[in-house]
Amino acid sequence: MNELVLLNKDGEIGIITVNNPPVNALSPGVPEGIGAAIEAILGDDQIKAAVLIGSGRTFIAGADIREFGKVTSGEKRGGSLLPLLLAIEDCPKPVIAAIHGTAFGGGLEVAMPCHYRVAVPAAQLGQPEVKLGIIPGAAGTQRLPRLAGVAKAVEMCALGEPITAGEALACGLIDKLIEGDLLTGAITFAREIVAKGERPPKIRERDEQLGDEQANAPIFAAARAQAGKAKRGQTAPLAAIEAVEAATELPFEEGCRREAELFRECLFSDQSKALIHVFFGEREVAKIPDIPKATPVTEVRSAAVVGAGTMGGGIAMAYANAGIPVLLKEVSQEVIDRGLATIKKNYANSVKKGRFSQEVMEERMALIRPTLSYDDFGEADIVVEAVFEGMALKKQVFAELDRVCKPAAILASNTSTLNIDEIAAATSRPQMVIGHHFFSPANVMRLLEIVRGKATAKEVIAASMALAKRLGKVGVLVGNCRGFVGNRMIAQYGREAQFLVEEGAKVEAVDSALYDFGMAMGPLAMGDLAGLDVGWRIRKEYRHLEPPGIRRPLVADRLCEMGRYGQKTGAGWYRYDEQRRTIPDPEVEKLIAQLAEENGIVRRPIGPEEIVARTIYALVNEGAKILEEGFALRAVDIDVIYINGYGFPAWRGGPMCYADTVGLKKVYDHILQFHERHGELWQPAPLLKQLAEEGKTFAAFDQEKGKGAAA
Ligand code: 3H9
Repeated sequence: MNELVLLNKDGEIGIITVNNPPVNALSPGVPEGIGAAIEAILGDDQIKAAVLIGSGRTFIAGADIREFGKVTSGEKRGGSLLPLLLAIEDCPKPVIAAIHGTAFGGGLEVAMPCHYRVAVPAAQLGQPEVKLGIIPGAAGTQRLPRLAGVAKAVEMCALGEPITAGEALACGLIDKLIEGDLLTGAITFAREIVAKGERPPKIRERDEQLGDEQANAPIFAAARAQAGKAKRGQTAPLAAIEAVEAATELPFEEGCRREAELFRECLFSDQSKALIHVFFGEREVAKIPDIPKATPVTEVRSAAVVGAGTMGGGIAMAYANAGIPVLLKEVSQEVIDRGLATIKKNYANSVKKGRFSQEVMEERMALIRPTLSYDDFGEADIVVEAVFEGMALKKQVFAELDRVCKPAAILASNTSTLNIDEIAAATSRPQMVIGHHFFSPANVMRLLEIVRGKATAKEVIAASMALAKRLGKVGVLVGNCRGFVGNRMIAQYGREAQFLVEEGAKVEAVDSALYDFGMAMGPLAMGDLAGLDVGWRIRKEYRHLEPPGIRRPLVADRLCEMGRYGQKTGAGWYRYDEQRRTIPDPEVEKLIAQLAEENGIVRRPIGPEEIVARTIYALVNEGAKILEEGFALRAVDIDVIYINGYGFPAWRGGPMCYADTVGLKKVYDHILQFHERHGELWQPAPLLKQLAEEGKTFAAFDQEKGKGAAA
């Protein structure tokens, strides 16, 4: 048909193969190719039925996401897939979609008008469009409820999670599971259909699964409630629900028109632009300009973790979850027992919640081997140090690792702030030393900041990036500055949150303004969760480096001096009850007012807008400095870090993308005002100033830099 879609024959069965690697997206040429194949089949008397299949690793994984940007920028008009889908559905010869890999988005929408669907057991089917801030735009919201029922359809379209082929069979989305070779099985299935001589069913004409208003009302109400929680702040999930609702209320063609309107509204929204930015960003971060893709990577077969505290335990779980055996070392039986008990409790909770079976839990527990000595460390391909955050102790551990580990072992530190080069200098092999900064809880949070020291070997970086993927994490390479990228920025954000309470905002007002902005938690509640003592200890270690006369937050250190470390001590910025519920504490408000008065801070009412601007622009300003200094490779790397490690709302695209959306000139003007009002800490980043004055964006900065790297 064209080079993207091939038509072959196996006797009386036509075989349409989509061949658009890597994921057979519906790029320009693919829909046209499928359409031409259907026409050819219609005109070929020998062909009695057709199989539609994807070549390579997958069926069609959806529309070509890169094309959306061209449509929203006006470079291109969006075409509709609907005529092609009607042509497939109206084809008098049965068409069978043969699915492996992922039938996602537009891919599932192409499969649904086919008269039958068969799939291998490992296949996944889904309408993940909401993850890109859009909804299915090619009748997915109209055909899916007709095939799988209203409840399943609304869940799949509103939450975007895929289902397995087994689940798809159970709900009627596919007709048969094919064990063994998919094409052979699909051709056999097609021959059976031809032999039966049935008229191919048209999905759009079926309505037996659409229910009635009375049955559907609670389904839609529950879906809206669930989307409100799981996708807080996002518009696409609600639009997806509305579109499925339209399928139950309107004739097919009208339902499709309603879907198209909602699709367009979503596609042109800032949320969609942001989420698409994140989709490509999460893939972009894997690309490191000076480390070629072909860099040899030694596979990690076994690991060791030093320290079984909260972080060490979580890291050991992350390895065990990926099926990698891991030694877990502590200094005494009592401490290791405590660490293992916590791990067991966490796993047991997951079993209770139905995330996996008891059997899986036992397999994972068996992969974690406790030890009190370094004796078996010689076997490990990687060691992750996760001891207390103090340079002297870290150096001692690394000197020991240098003694016991094999020369090819990667020596990683989970430090969140300390200088990797200084740690590496405690060994005779600084090229093997790297930072692996996990985020708590390490078995859950997707971010892994990979910190490049000045001597770190490229192979060690490449191996770390590959390992991050294996652990189910997004690895982002960062440079070795204090706090690296994430914590260096969060220090500015936390600082402003504290200044705001000193200047008159209530603790819970600061938190709720940022929660309403979309952050997973407010900054002060987050401090309580992480433990205020962590930052306190670091501040004490670094205090001598701070320039004199600079304004410093007053309250957090005082809370720590009072033993209020946060949730773990039952009190911090808030008080906590037995269930760790947050209770605003008048004692804290009194302390803040007193410290403000002692330090001559004039208190005033502060609204949510100022709270958001002060905290989020503090992130942006520091992010721009980090970018300019080269500690992050691209602005999008910072965005990916903030979304996956700090609870920044993905639908705002990360702090740098958010600044682009607001407009860098506006952000810069605000920062200038803050600089004037609040002094030196608000020194605008030169890069931000430059981009704002040139009318540019961080996205454009990334693009130009990317071109430079390619050259
Ligand atoms: C849609 O369909 C709307 C419809 O309703 C129609 C409306 C009219 N387009 O993830 P990977 C690239 S919306 C363009 O590393 P994996 C990706 O950037 C779409 N490019 O592989 C990467 O490029 P690079 C609904 C795409 O094996 C390369 O392919 N569909 C697309 O880990 C490999 O990707 C989705 O949302 C695409 N659709 O995972 C599915 N997909 O090598 C989105 C991937 O240059 N895709 N690329 O970095 C996925 O979820 C995963 O890619 C998938 C494979 C699970 C398929």
